[in-house]
Amino acid sequence: MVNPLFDRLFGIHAGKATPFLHLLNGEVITHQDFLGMAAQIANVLAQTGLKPGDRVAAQVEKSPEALALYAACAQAGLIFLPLNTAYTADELTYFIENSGASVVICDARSEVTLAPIASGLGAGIETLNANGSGTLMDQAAAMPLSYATVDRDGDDLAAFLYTSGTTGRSKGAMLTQNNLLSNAETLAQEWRFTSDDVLLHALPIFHTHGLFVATNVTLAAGGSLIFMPKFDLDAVLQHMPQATSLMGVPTFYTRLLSDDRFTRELTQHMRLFVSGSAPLLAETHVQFEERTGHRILERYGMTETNMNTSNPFEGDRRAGTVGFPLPSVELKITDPASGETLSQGDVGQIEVRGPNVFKGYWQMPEKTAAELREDGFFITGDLGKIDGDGYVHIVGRNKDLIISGGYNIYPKEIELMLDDQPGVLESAVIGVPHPDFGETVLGVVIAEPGQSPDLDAMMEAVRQALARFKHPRQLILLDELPRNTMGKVQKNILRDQYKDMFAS
Ligand code: MCA
Ligand code: AMP
Repeated sequence: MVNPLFDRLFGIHAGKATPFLHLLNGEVITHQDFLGMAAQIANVLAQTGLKPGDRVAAQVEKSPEALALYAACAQAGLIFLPLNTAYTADELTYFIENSGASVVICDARSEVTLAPIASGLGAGIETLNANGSGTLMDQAAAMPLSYATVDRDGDDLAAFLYTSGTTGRSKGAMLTQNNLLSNAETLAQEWRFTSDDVLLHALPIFHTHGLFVATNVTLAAGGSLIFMPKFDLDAVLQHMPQATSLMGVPTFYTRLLSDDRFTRELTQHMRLFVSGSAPLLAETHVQFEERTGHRILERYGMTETNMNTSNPFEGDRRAGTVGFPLPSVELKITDPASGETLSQGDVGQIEVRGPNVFKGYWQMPEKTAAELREDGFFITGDLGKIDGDGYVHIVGRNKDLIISGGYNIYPKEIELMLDDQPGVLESAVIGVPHPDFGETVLGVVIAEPGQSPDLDAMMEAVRQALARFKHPRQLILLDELPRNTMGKVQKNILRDQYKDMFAS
């Protein structure tokens, strides 16, 4: 009887009264308590008729119960589909429909809106609020504290994570048990995590970074998490003395550096700071070392692949690089046109292969075939090079993508919306530098001849349809878009023109 993901991340802690979650109110949830909670939820899910392989869509606030829901899905062989809490009802409808989720778990405040959507799509609905209340835990309270773990193969699906695409349609990245487990075990080893580690956990748990990197790595090592609802600068500074490690997006580090309370003394005892999800400016890396004496360890990953590369734990952590391919991950730089491997030092597209690479996009065989080669190499869409010492550098993107505060935003999705608004001929959405979020969204709109589109009304339409973090900070009306001789919009010209718009 085996279930690799559950057995090796959660089951290994059975019966241990060791701390797993330190909550900000002082409460501590032990590994054993956590497993009991997960088993109770697994019982509820099984009793509502869910079968292994069914999808569980969850748009819930970060809480111990929300994390236990993930463990429960692993134990019951269900596919966990975590969703950003910022997504609107329009966005959620697509995810529920596309995934064929059997149940939707949401905050009670969203129930009124989501219940008819879920029932229209044949899915059940349960509520789970930030404080752990709601119908899910009401039922769980009456359930046994154990659950017979469902057998799973390492190749069985464990999670779907939706990631947008250049066509504007989100794709469900299918991640197997082995994808998640192999990466968690490799990273725990590479970054020397042990049961003594206490990770300051301030990331959301609906994306790879907070769930599969920060949480799984700590679980694999048997350590504990200071479990914060979100990144709050005061709380992070207050709890740092109890932590050994922190994982964050670059915004975490620039915000810490912006505060005088963040000192060498405060961080002296810390073992490790990891950054990823977006490029860490070399300048931030240097400033961080000057202030604290620590060198941030930068790594590189994707939703489809988990983590691919990492700077070394021991050895030189180089600013502006993402380090070396992880053990068992192959990485090559290829010519985007021919797919041929380029010579060392040349810039090309980054391709990766390994046990970390996903199985494909849910029910999108053409999109899968376009990005995942038959030989197992995944075309990341990132542009990079490998230097003479073997360090990987990410130098750009071969995909139209904006990363704001670690969240990915695909311009196409916003452009399609803007183009649909009255009086609009066309639009271009670009990312421009932003001191806090790294990049932020700017929308450029071209009017139909003789029309003057109402930019405020357009912003309102965007607000209704799309998550807050995707909203353009500003819309600008121009006479025309810059195009090359082939007629292609030259976004680089627009990016250059507006590069200082939000600078500091
Ligand atoms: C919040 N807002 C944002 C963002 N976050 N807008 C743009 N980009 C964002 N990332 C909105 C808020 O809703 C708010 O709207 C306004 O901006 C200002 O919010 P603020 O309080 O400053 O933000 P915050 O709540 O403090 O959040 C900022 C944050 C957060 C802490 C950087 O975005 C965050 O935790 N990001 C981490 C994302 C992450 O986990 N990415 C990993 C993806 P209003 O003005 O209306 O109030 S996984 C991945 O990328 C791969 C696999 C990898 O390699 O890891
Ligand atoms: P996501 O689709 O949310 O998984 O985001 C993955 C993308 O984030 C990658 O394809 C990269 O473009 C970017 N990314 C992740 N880590 C880094 C990093 N350390 N440096 C630069 N870009 C990164």
